[in-house]
Amino acid sequence: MKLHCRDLAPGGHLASLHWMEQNNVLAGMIRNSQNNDVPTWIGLSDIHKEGTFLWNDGSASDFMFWAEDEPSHKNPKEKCVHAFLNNSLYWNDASCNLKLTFLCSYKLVRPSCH
Ligand SMILES: [Ca+2]
Repeated sequence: MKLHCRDLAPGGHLASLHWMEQNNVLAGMIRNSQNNDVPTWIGLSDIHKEGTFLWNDGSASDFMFWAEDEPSHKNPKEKCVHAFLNNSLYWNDASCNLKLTFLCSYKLVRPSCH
């Protein structure tokens, strides 16, 4: 997923969410594109250290929106995080091998006029 975001545009990465409004915007984007609340990968994981969730763009882990009893760490493979657990905005840790919708983020570069 992360690599696919990079392939789509230089500097692309799975989306990071830092406040509730971003979580709501994500919900609107997914609902509009998928016509449903489908589980969607975001850029959070604990692949580097079990239990320490970090955003893959290096930004601060200052906002979490876990579902009840999540992150469950049900097995060692639950290292990636998706939103829309059971049709809710809440997040869940799950196996990174699951094929889910994913949300990429890119920086827009404004063309300069010289
Ligand atoms: Ca879980």
